[in-house]
Amino acid sequence: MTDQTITSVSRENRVFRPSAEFQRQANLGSFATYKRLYAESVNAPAKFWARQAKELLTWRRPFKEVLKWKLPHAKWFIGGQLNVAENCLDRHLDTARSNKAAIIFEGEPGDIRTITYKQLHREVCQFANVLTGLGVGKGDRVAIYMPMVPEAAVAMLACARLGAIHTVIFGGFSSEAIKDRVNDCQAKVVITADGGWRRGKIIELKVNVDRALAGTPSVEKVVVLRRTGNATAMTEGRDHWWHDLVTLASPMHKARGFDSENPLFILYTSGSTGKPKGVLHTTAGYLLGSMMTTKYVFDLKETDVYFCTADVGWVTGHSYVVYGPLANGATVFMYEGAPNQPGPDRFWDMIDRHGVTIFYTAPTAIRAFMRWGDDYVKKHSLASLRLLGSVGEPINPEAWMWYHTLIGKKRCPIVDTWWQTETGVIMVTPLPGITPTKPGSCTLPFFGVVPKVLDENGKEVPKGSGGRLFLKQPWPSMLRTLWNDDDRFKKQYWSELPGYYFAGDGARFDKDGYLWVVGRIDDVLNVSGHRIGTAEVESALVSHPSVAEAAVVGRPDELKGQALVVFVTVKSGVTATKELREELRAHVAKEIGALARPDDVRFATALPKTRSGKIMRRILKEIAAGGEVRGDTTTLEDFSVVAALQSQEE
Ligand code: 7RM
Repeated sequence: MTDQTITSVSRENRVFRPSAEFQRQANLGSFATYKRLYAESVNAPAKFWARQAKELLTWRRPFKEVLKWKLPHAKWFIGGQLNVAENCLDRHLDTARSNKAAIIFEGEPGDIRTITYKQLHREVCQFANVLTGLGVGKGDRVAIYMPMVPEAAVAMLACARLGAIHTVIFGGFSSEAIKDRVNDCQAKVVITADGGWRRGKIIELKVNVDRALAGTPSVEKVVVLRRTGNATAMTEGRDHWWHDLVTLASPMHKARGFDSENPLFILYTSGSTGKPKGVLHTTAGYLLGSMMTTKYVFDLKETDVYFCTADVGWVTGHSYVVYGPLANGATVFMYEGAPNQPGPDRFWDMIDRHGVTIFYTAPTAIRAFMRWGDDYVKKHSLASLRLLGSVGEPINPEAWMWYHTLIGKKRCPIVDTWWQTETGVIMVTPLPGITPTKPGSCTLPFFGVVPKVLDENGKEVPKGSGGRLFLKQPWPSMLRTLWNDDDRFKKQYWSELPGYYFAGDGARFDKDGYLWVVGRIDDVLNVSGHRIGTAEVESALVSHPSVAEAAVVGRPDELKGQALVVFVTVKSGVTATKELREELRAHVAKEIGALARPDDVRFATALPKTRSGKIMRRILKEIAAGGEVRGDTTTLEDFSVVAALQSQEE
C-alpha cells in the first residue's frame, strides 16, 4: 500500500506556444527572464523578496529583516509597517490613476456603476470612520456577509485601513455557517445587506444574519446596506443602515501603518472533517503576493478591464477581485449575479459591453457554458479579450480546448493557476506569452515556489509518476496559522513530512517538468491496486459528446478494494439510456484502460456542489455506498440535488 504511486493515465500531449505578438508586450519579457528570476527567488529568497517588497509596496516604515522561519511559523518583512488600504487606494491618487475606474460594477438587474480610485478612496475613508464609531479598532474581527457589490470591497478595505481583521462569509452560506464562523473568531460587528440579486430572486442576507445572531453573543453591531430595497427588520440599538451611518461620517481618514505581520483576514475553508478551518493571512506578505501575481500572471496593463468571476466570499475574490488588482491600480469589472440571468450569454454580453480584456473563471463554469451550447457564445464578438484564466480544480483538456477555441478564439493565452486558500495567491501557473501551455497542466512554479511530488516515504517520485504535492520553503503569502487552532495547523499542513507544506493534492511532473494536479488526495481511488485520479476519469467522461459533467467516486468493493462509481449529467437534448450507460463504460475503458471501466454509471440532473462550484465527492461517496448522507452539508449549494440522487438509486 505505502509505495504505490498514483497511476497516471492521461494521454494529453498537445503544446500551445505563446504567440510572438503576445510575448513582445508581456510584462515578464521572456522565458529566460523567468528562469533567471525564478532561480534567484529560490536560491537567494531574502534578496529576491526584499527587492520585490521595496519595489512594489509603499511602506510607512522599512522592514529590517526579510524572513524569520521557525518551522512551521513564518514572519516576513519584520520591523516594517504599512497600510494595505493605502497601498490599494491612496498611493494611486497622486497619479493619473486618480480618476481611472477602480471598479465597474454591474448588478444582476442591469444597474451599472463606475467608481474611480478617488471615489473608492473616499468611500473607504468614510466607512473606516463609521467602523471606528462603532468601536472597531486594530485586531477586532468584523464579519462581512454581503452580495457581490462594490460595498463588499469597501468594507474589506475599511477594515484593512483600521488594522481590523475581516472574515468574509460567502453570501450563499446558511445562518448555521454564519453562527459558527462568527463564534469561532468572536466578531464584534457584522456587515451585511438587505439582500442581493441571484437568478432574478432576492437572497435574504439580513434574515440569515438575524437567525445566526440569536446565538452569537460577541456581536455588538450590525451594519445593513440597502441593495434590494425589500422590507427588512432592524433590531433597535444593534442594527444600523449603511447609508445612515455614512452620511454622518467624515470622508477624511488618516491611515496609519501596521506591522507587516498584523493579521489582515481570516477566511474559513472546509477540510476533510466537518469543522471549517480559519485560515489566517497577514499584511505585507499577502499584499506583496497578491499584487505581484496579479501583475505577472495576468500580464496586467494600465488599459485592462479585468474580470474575475469569483465571489469575494472565496479566496479568489480576496486576492484577484480586491487586493491584487487594486494594489496594481487596475480596473476591476465586478458582477453581482448568476451567469445565466437573464440568459446563458450574460457573461459574453457583459464582456462585449464593458470591453473586458482579462477573464478569470473556474472549470465548472466553463463546463456549464459548454453545456448551454456554443450558439450563446457565437452571438457575441469577445474581441476585447486578450487573456483567459482558470482556477479551482483541474481543468479537463476538453474544457480547456473549448475555452481556448470558443472564448479565446485561439488568440488568448490560458493561465491555469493552481493555488489554495492556504497559499493566499497563485503558486503554479503559466506566465502568459512566456510559458508554452498544455491543456490540463498548471505548468511551472511562480517565483519562490518549490513544488515537490513525493511518495509516502517522502521520496521524490520519478517524472511521469504520481504522488503527493508538497511545497518546500516558505513564501510571503502563506497562511500563518489556523485561527484559534495552531495544533490543527501543524497537524494538517506540516506533519506529513517534516519541513514541507502538505497541499493535500495528488500531482505528477511530466517529462518536461510540467506539473499536473489531479485533485485532492482523498479524491484518488484505488481500484485493484491501481490508483486512479478521479479527475482523469472525469476528463475521459466529459470528452464523450453526450456528457456535460461527471464526478467519480470510489465505493468499497470486496474484490477490487474500491469500485468506480460515476455520476454523470448529460448535455441538453441527450436522453440518459441504458445504451448510453454501456457506451460510457466502454468509452472510459477505451480512453484510459479497462482498469478504469466504471462499475456503475448513474445519471443525474445535477451534481452536489459547494457554492464555489466544487463537486462534493464526500456526499457522492456516501450515496454510492448506498448509505445515509452524514456529516456537514452546510456548504452544499442545493440539498435537493442530493435527495434526487438518492431517490433514483437502483
Ligand atoms: C484557489 C482555490 C484549493 C484546491 C486545491 C486543488 C484545487 C485549485 C487548481 C486546482 C488543479 C488548478 N482555493 N485547485 N486550482 N486543481 N488545477 N488550477 O481554489 O482553497 O478553494 O481550493 O482546489 O485541489 O488544493 S481553494
